Amino acid sequence: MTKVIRNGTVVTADRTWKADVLIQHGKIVAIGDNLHADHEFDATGCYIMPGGIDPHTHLEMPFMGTYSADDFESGTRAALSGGTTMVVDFCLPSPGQSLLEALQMWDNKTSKACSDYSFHMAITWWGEQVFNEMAQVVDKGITSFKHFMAYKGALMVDDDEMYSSFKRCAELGALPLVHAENGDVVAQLSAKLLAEGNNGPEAHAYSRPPEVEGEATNRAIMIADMVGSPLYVVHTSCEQAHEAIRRARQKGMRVYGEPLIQHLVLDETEYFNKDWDHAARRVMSPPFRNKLHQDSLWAGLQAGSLQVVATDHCSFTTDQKRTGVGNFTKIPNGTGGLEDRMPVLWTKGVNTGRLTMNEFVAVTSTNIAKILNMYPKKGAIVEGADADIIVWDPKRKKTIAAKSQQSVIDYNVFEGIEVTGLPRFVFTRGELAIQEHEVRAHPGHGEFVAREPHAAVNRALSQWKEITAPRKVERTGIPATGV
Ligand code: DUC
Ligand code: ZN
Ligand code: ZN
Ligand code: ZN
Repeated sequence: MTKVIRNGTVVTADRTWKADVLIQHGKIVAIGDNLHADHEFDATGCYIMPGGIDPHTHLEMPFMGTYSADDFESGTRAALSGGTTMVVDFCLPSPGQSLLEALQMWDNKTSKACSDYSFHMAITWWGEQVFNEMAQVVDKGITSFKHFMAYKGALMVDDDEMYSSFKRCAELGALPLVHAENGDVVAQLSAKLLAEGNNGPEAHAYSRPPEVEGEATNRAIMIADMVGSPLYVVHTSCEQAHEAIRRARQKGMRVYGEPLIQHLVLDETEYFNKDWDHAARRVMSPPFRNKLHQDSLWAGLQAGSLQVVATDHCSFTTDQKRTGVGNFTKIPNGTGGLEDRMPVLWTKGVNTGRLTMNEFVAVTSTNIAKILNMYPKKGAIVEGADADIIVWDPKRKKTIAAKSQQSVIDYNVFEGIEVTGLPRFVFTRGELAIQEHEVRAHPGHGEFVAREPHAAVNRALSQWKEITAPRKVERTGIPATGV
């Protein structure tokens, strides 16, 4: 059976043109004029774009004494509803656990995925076993490794572990990722705030100022450079971190920064003068920042110093959040956003003139596919690519509301925001998953996407390395010792 999307305008990361798109066996098989097929989908007035890819989600993840509420079924259904056709989730071994055993556990969660998915593997401890298993993880098509520089006493790795792991990534052609916050400083600030009686959700923001993120981002960049590895900084939320990334890139390093849609749109006032539930529902790490930081993130997307927009979707119900009443450090960290990332970014980015349509495609899909090495299978409208396609109606409107969302939680951090720009159709590997309000996504459709290692290169600072690399010095006249 063939399908064709007709009368639309194709928008990719680098081009905009009128064409029909023909789909067969889950792939794009032709792009051109006046194509016909068994089933025709009318894209009049719409843009035909690569489906969104969310490079950062936490579905059904054990975290802070509970599990994130959306699983692979509700999470990927939410994703598809908003035009995201693939998610990259985090496999999180507990410290001491085999990476392969953890991967098996994560794999078991995915049987109900409605969209395709891939994984990053977290490095939460270090030892010979981890060193060896990293190669096996890469062989299984997982070629990115996440390092938490925060969550002291739980997931955090120290510099010794991070240096060892980055070095191993460089050998394997894998991409290290960092959650860049100085966990030691966060722990001290949190303890001080609690001791002084600041136990509400706003103290979460005070405990993680931009400096802790800037410091950790700089440190991770320097360590990555010392081992000759690229680096991907997740949830870049502030100017201090963005500045470090800009500086590294200007020197020629492959360092990537990932703002979240939440940080681009919601600011720190969400924590102040609000009721406890409102503020706690927005507790995530890093926390929301002020408008100056938001401007920095938007500028980074425009200039290309920040490359992708993610969600860090890690949703908790209000009841789960309330385990932190009386102690902000016990509020499960995380917010949702999978269904809203694309329409909110379109509304606040494209409709305002901050981003072009092509930049929108780049930061929501194509750049992600390239950085994570799955382009052009994903992230592209080209013959041979997976038919993960959205037909985007720039005039369709809705007001975001928890009562009509796919996520299982009881609120939405974007509640009340009116978006203009929503999918008319969403295809996942050629199958129609969304037709305006109608959700046809079905559990079990999603498949794992294996990724190849990268060529291990990050050589732009080679001159600096030449100067500092150890040299064997031929020397005579060495004085005798022990005389
Ligand atoms: N930050 C969050 O807010 N939630 C999940 C993990 C993280 O780093
Ligand atoms: Zn994180
Ligand atoms: Zn995360
Ligand atoms: Zn199917």
